[in-house]
Amino acid sequence: MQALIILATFLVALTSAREWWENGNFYQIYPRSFMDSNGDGIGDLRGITTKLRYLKKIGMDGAWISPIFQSPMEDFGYDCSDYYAIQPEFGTIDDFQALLDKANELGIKIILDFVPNHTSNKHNWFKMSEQRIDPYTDFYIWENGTYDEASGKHLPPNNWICSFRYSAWEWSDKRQQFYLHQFGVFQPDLNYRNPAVHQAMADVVRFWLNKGVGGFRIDAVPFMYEVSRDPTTGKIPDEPVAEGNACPDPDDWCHLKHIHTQDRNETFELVYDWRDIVDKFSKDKGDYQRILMTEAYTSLDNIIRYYGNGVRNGSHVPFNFEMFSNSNNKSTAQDFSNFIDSWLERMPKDVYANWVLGNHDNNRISARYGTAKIDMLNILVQTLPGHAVTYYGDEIGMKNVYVSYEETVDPQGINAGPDRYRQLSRDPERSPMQWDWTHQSGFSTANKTWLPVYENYKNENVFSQLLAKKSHLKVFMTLTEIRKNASFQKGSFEKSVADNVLVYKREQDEAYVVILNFNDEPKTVNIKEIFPAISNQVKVVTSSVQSEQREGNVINSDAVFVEGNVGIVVVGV
Ligand SMILES: *[C@@H]1O[C@H](CO)[C@@H](O)[C@H](O)[C@H]1NC(C)=O
Ligand SMILES: *[C@@H]1O[C@H](CO)[C@@H](O)[C@H](O)[C@H]1NC(C)=O
Ligand SMILES: *[C@@H]1O[C@H](CO)[C@@H](O)[C@H](O)[C@H]1NC(C)=O
Ligand SMILES: *[C@@H]1O[C@H](CO)[C@@H](O)[C@H](O)[C@H]1NC(C)=O
Ligand SMILES: *[C@@H]1O[C@H](CO)[C@@H](O)[C@H](O)[C@H]1NC(C)=O
Ligand SMILES: *[C@@H]1O[C@H](CO)[C@@H](O)[C@H](O)[C@H]1NC(C)=O
Ligand SMILES: CC(=O)N[C@H]1CO[C@H](CO)[C@@H](O)[C@@H]1O
Ligand SMILES: [Ca+2]
Ligand SMILES: [Ca+2]
Repeated sequence: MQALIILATFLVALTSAREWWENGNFYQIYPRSFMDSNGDGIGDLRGITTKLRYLKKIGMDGAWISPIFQSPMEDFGYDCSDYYAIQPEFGTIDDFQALLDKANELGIKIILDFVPNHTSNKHNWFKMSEQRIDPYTDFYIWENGTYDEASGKHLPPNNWICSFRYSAWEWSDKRQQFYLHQFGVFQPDLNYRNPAVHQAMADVVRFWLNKGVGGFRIDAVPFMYEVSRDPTTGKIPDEPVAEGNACPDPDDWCHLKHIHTQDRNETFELVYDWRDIVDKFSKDKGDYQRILMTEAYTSLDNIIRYYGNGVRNGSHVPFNFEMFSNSNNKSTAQDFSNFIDSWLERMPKDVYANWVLGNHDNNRISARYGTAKIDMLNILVQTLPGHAVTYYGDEIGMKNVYVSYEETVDPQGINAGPDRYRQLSRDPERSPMQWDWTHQSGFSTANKTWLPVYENYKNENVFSQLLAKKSHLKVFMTLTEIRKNASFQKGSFEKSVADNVLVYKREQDEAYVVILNFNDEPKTVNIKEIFPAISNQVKVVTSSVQSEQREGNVINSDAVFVEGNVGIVVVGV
């Protein structure tokens, strides 16, 4: 087989002692689904605490937890009604402290999901703002709109649409004004042009830093600021209709081009301000760096800007949605190679790349790329230079769960109706973690869990995969172990694509070669030709479960046999 291009060598920042987060291994916990300690069928904080040892065992440095703050749960926590309180079904502030203490003892950092764009309309700030009680009067974005004499109706100030369909403006009878909501009607946007809001949110950040969290994952970042009123017209400008006719329904969010409500320059500055807070806090404490992770579904250029602007630093981990959003089960080795290049070429100096292929808003890896590719994609995420982020359960290859329309609880699924819910509901990727083969897979003692446990849990669970000679989990654990090796922490990165096979080398003292076969058929790869300096024989470090290449096998580097949809890691001997 012919070797094509050998790309530039990317040197990862060489730092002497590794800080906990550098090239870190992160895990996303969806708290309702991780572990239920009290038998109500819903995962909780005490449950998570009992499973922290597991996170340590599988090699995690940190875990970010989807929202746990007090909330009416209309958007499962992404509608916060008190940033200082824990939602009772998850436990108490003492339970959270116990979780942090245990995590600290084990050396795992806990990262909180922080939703700063909006609160719930049940938040006291909003109730007081509605009544014009200071200092909350201007905590939200209030506008008069216009009054239409003919119909006797109040009309919104402009044409903006919210993410959940229909106008982004909602009339408040109490205040006799409209408020802005970029998400649900029940999620009023905070007014970041008010310095008191800045202050209030900075206080929240410091409060949880003081409790001992390792940082924050910031939700829906691009939506933080909107354009302000045009001084000449006195109006807030409309957004133009999106090009083409891709989204004809005028009530759909995608109908408009969001030039005034997303990725405003002030938003980047706000992220840099929060970075200053965590940097100052870490410096004052003098122990370790607290970090920011940011969620922004936006252009690659904008995602990269969240890292910093050359003068100020921003997010440590601006989630890499470039590969995630643009790849599917048809993506080729060349496609993946291109996604890798576009990120590595554009990211600034002195930062780390990050790789993520799953979260609570998207179908599971097994559903999007096919079950055969699970190990191959876990190998990819774990062996590229930079941070790796794993959505709970992807390490054991968890599958999307079937949920009937009657049982659907995700508002996005319910709103879609019985015909379309299967495309839009996010319930299938949120099913309970499969721990073992007992009742409800060991997740809960309840007879009914908030979402059903995957039917085949008896065969596919953490416990059985730990016992098996070879399993997704065993592959994953080998990967997280070798990742600690200097070759992956600060080694070079050279890559080549041919025949729909992606091959790359990570080298510091040892040379590791990763081979990912995106074909359904087997290929024999000559890695000696691609990397002439590699030894004539190499040892298999790990391979996909369906591969015949066993760990420890020594094979010739000029003819490495790789089955279809299989990933293999070898090391020079
Ligand atoms: C909104 O309406 C109130 C009451 O009619 C009026 O006092 C205020 O000036 C209006 N605000 C703007 C910005 O037009
Ligand atoms: C936003 O920032 C960019 C980069 O600094 C600058 O080029 C641009 O003019 C700014 N846009 C506005 C509207 O201020
Ligand atoms: C930004 O981060 C880089 C890399 O960690 C560091 O060298 C630099 O001093 C930071 N800049 C500021 C303004 O904090
Ligand atoms: C690829 O994904 C599409 C969309 O999810 C699905 O319809 C198709 O069956 C999948 N193909 C394979 C080979 O898995
Ligand atoms: C669960 O179902 C079993 C069998 O139907 C029943 O005996 C048990 O009481 C139920 N447990 C709870 C907590 O409802
Ligand atoms: C890196 O891995 C090699 C072989 O896989 C091993 O010999 C070496 O001790 C490891 N080094 C570290 C620092 O873990
Ligand atoms: C991936 C993610 O966290 N998505 C969230 C973005 O923000 C909205 C509103 O807060 C949520 O509904 C999404 O779940
Ligand atoms: Ca519970
Ligand atoms: Ca906003």
